[in-house]
Amino acid sequence: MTAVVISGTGLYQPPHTITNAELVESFNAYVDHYNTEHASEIEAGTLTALAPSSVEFIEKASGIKQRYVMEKSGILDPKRMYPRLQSRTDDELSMLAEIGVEAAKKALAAAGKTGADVDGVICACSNLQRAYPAIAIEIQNAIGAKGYAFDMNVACSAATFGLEQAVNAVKSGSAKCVLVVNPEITSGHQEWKDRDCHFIFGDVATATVIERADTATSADQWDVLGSQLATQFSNNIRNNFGYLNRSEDSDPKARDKTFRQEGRKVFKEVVPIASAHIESQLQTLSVQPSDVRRFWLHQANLSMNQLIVKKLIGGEVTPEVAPLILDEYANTSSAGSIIAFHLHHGDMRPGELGVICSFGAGYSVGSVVVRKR
Ligand code: CO8
Repeated sequence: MTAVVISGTGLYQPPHTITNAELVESFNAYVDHYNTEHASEIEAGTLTALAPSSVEFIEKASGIKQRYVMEKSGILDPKRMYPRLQSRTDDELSMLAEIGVEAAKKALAAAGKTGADVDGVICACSNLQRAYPAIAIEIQNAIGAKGYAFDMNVACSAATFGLEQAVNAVKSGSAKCVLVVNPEITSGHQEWKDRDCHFIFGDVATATVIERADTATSADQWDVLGSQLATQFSNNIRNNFGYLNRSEDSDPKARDKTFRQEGRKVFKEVVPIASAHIESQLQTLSVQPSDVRRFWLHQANLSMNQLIVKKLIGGEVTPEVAPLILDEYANTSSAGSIIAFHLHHGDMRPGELGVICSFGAGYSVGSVVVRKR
C-alpha cells in the first residue's frame, strides 16, 4: 500500500471575538427583557421565568473564555441573538466556501503545493450552507484543483472521518493529494437564547493536506499510521433542521431547528467511548498509550478531555500532553482537533507519536494516529 502523510494544515480565524463577559451581558439583557414582557404569565405560574447566565459558570463548566465569529452585532443584539449575514448571489463564493478556501490556501502553502496538485477535495463539517452544488466542488473550483470533490457531515467528528476518506483514497490510488476542509460557521446554528448552550460554539475553518509520502516535499510531514472510526446512535445531541421542514409545515425558527443537547449525559457517555476507542486503536498498532507524546482532542470541554486522557495514561494531564484551544476558540465542531494539531505540534521530534481524535453528535468518534517524520 502507498505510504500516506499529512504534509500541511491551515487555519482561518474569523475577524470578530466575543468574550464571555460580552456574551453574558447581552444574554442577561435578553432574559430581563423576556421576563419583563411576560411578567403577568410568570406571576400567574403559566410561564417559567428565564434564569441569567454567568461568566463564572461558563468558565468553570467548560473552560471556554471567548469565541471567534463571522458577525458579532446580530448575536449580541438582545432583540435578535443570531448573526446578521449578507446573502450572496449565485455568482459569488459562498461564505462557507470562502473561509474554507482561506484555510485551504494556508494548508497548501504549508505543504508546498498549489491547487493544481490537488486531485480530491472533501468538505467535512457539521453545518452545510446549502444542499447543492457541493461546497467542496465550489472550493475545488476556487483553488483550481483537479479530480473530484464532495461534502460530508459527521458533526464534530467530520474532520477525522474526512481524514480517513482522504487517507484511503491516497492509499488505494484513487487520488494522489487530497485536501480535507472543515469550515464551521456554527454561529448560524447555535441557539444563542438557550442558557444551557449559548456559550458553546465558535466559527473557524481548518484544512489538511493528505498526500503520497513519495510526492511530499514539506519540511513538516506526519506518517499516518492508521485511522479508526465508530458510531453509536444517540439523541443527546440533535438538530432537526432539514429539507423536509417546509413539507412538514414546521416552524423554521422552532427550538428543535438549532443545536440542542443533554450536555451532562453527553459528557458522561462520551468520555468512556472516546478513551476506549483510542485505546483499542493503539492496541491494533501495538502502541502503549504512554508512548503517545500528544493527544489532539476534539475541543468541547476541558474536563472532558482531561478525563479521556487520564483514563489512557493515568496521572495529571498537562496541556503538553493534551493541548487546549477551546479557551480561545470555544467548540468549533469538526475543526477543534485540527486547530489543536495545527497550533501544537511544532516542538515534536522525528519518531514521536500523536493521536488526532474527534467525537460528538451521532454519537461518533474518529481517531488518526500520526508519527512525526
Ligand atoms: N449560567 C449559569 N448557570 C447555568 C448555565 C449558565 N449559562 N447553564 C446551566 N446552568 C446551571 C444549570 O441550570 C444547572 O443548575 P442546577 O444544578 O441548579 O440544575 C447547573 O448550572 C449545571 O448545569 P449542567 O448540568 O447543564 O452543567 P454541566 O456541568 O454539565 O456543564 C456543559 C454544561 C458545559 C454543556 C457540559 O455538560 C459539557 O460540556 N458537556 C459535553 C458536551 C459535548 O461534548 N458536546 C458535544 C457537542 S458538539 C457536537 O457534536 C457538534 C454538533 C454540531 C455543531 C453544531 C454547531 C451549532
